[in-house]
Amino acid sequence: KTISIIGVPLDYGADRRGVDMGPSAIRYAGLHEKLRQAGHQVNDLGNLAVPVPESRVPKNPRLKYLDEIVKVNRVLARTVEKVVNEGQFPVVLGGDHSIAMGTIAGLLRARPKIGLLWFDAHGDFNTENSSPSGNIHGMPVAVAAGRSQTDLAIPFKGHFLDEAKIVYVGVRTLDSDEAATLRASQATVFSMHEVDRYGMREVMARAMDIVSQGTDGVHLSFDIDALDPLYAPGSGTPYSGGLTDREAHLALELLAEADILTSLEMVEVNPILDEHNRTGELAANLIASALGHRII
Ligand code: DIR
Ligand code: MN
Ligand code: MN
Ligand code: MN
Repeated sequence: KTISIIGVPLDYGADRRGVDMGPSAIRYAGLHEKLRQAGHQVNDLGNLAVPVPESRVPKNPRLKYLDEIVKVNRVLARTVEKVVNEGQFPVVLGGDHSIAMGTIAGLLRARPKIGLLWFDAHGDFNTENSSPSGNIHGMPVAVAAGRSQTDLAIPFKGHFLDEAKIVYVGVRTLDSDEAATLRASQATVFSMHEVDRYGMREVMARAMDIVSQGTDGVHLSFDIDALDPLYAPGSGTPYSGGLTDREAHLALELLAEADILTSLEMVEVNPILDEHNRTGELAANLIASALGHRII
């Protein structure tokens, strides 16, 4: 594959500063080399321009930094759409999870029917009405499914995800209204309960079935907090009881083997909270696994 890397050093969507350094940490961990070893051509488009938060104040407490996030996501959507139309495989490096709206909007413009695999400790299914924090990184899936009437929907230009083609893996904490909406939705949630009960191999078999059937592409959106904080200490919203590094690698190796992925993003890596660059290295290795890297 020809892979186009797009860095998005944005941390307006989360309370905690530091995920803006995620793209550097993941590149520094040797991402290019690992992807070349896996047999790919690597084309790094650099980072999108993001204004520094010190120069801004959040206007609306229910949608913090709305304008900044929409602005960056419009550019990201355009970039992703172009990369896909040129036949390349986009790898987007965050940044916090609010960038998934830009990525998915761009993907949907190029291919209207995509399945979404969302690895996360959280549901990111809040709207401006249900969010207890006003942090936009808790909202991207709801927006991508067409559930928000705010400016966050602008980059989508009317193309939203089919909710039945959204699958979560690794979820273990939801806000109360968020949980009720998610339960009533058509999305499938493989929480940590299902991972423990059926094992990652079975969970992935079911998940891959749902997202690949009747779609013309599969996007993997990977929040590093899907892993247990023991393995991924560099995360702003850690929650115990998460995936092990081995479960996460297995999941992504199974995806590589099935060869169904058409795009990928890795988000929420926070170098300020990390132990040296352990979480950055894990993120780079996970991306490599999803793109076919093997030891032998
Ligand atoms: C919480 C935390 N559900 C919120 N969300 C996320 O603020 O909406 N943390 N995504 O990573
Ligand atoms: Mn999360
Ligand atoms: Mn997330
Ligand atoms: Mn998070």
